[in-house]
Amino acid sequence: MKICLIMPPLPYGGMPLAPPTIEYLGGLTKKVMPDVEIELINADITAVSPEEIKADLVGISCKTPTVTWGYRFADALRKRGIRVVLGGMHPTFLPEEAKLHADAVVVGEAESVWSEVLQDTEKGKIKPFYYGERLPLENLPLPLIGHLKGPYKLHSLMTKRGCPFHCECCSLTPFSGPEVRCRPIKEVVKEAELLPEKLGYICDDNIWAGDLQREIDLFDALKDLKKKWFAVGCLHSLHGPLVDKLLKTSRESGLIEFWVGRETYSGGKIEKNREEAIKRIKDYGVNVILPVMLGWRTDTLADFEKTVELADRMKVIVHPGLVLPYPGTKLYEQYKPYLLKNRGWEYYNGGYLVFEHPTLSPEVLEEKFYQVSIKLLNLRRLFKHLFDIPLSGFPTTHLYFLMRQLPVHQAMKVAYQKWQKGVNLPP
Ligand code: B12
Ligand code: SF4
Repeated sequence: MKICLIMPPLPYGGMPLAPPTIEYLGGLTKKVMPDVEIELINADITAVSPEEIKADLVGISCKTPTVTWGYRFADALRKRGIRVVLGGMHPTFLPEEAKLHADAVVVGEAESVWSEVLQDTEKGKIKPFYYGERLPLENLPLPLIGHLKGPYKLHSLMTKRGCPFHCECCSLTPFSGPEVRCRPIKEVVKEAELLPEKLGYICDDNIWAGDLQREIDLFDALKDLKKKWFAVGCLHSLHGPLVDKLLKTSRESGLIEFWVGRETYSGGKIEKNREEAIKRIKDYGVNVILPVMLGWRTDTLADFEKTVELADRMKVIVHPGLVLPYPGTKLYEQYKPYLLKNRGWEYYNGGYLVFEHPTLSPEVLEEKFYQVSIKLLNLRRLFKHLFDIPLSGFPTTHLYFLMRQLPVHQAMKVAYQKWQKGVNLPP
């Protein structure tokens, strides 16, 4: 039997990060059915058409903004008689919708059901839905690192799943659950040793979600590898007597950049204790990127400008995005009555308004979003920020910052030009 696992293209294209999901699902496949032939395709880097695919089963991993591509691709494969299974965040929250385009939908995590999906496929008896349980994260298979060929500069490392907080616009607690499930540190280190690059992405839901002593032990164990890391996490847990030790150990073991999670997505407003937590992280030489969502139904145009003040006051680089009410979140339930019917899931990438605002049109809000984004990511601000990254991070944190942010600056300029010409429709 041959199985093909596909990651759809990114909304903004060409990310040199090997997609963890399909490398991992490839590893899981090898574990549960070692004789299966596996092909991994990252459509973000390798353009692919449904006609080229030769497989007995195709698995497509779908996030909300990439699901339209996934559905289209699945429909074309099924017309050719190829069976398709859809999984990932979006099919998990809207399984009935996904089933319209697939032979089977895996709801939730794959570990507990993947073997059954493959066996049923072999027997020609694939079921419509498979419901994954949240298992303890022990003895996970190693991802198929190196299987994907391409200009990859970066791999990821997942050390735990779950987050106890329930922020309104976040899909992670509904997906991974409120209990923090940690992988054994030895297994994480073994996987980290296999990563080919010096720089890695810790892709946990929230890197500091659980027991801070475990995080200290983890970073301590990663120290000897002499790698550099960037990670996404939230600031809720950053209090108590262990925080300084945690930040010191994280920095010593190579943490150079920290992306603040969705908890802080409240326009230009940010509470005092979050501001202090961000300052504390920076003081250890770790650069902080603060994604901020703009264009809430309660926002005015002045709130957009406040984000620029926020970035200046906090000396952080803010990554702006328009509000995204993703299925599975509390925000989705709140905004459901206002969702724009003519904007499909492909518009849910942060560059479009996808719901009615009480007083402002999508065009006015999108234009303002681009203007503010250009201001937030202009070259003057990026170079000035180099002086705001503490010297203790020099030179890696500084170099890495430029390496990542210059392309973002360029991509934002291009996106705005395309928006002005009305030619930036998503794939
Ligand atoms: C790594 C990552 C990225 C990377 C890599 C993306 C890529 N091409 O793989 C980068 C930085 C490029 C990225 C980009 C984006 N991301 Co991202 N990303 C993540 C992150 C941090 C980890 C995902 C991961 O790989 N985990 C490790 C793997 C092993 O776990 P997993 O993917 O959950 O897979 C398991 C199950 O979901 C399931 N499963 C998943 N797919 C499939 C498919 C099949 C067939 C089956 C059977 C099972 C299955 O089985 C797996 C094992 O249990 C998550 C947050 C998180 N912690 O989950 C956000 C996250 C998935 N990203 C998100 C988004 C929105 C995006 C972007 C759209 C952002 C944007 N506006 O550009 C793009 C789109 C990328 C794309 N092409 O799909 C959202 C998705 C929300 C949603 N409702 O869809 C998340 C949840 C972040 C968030 N807080 O909201 N992302
Ligand atoms: S935003 Fe962060 S803290 Fe809030 S639920 Fe999501 S992962 Fe947890």
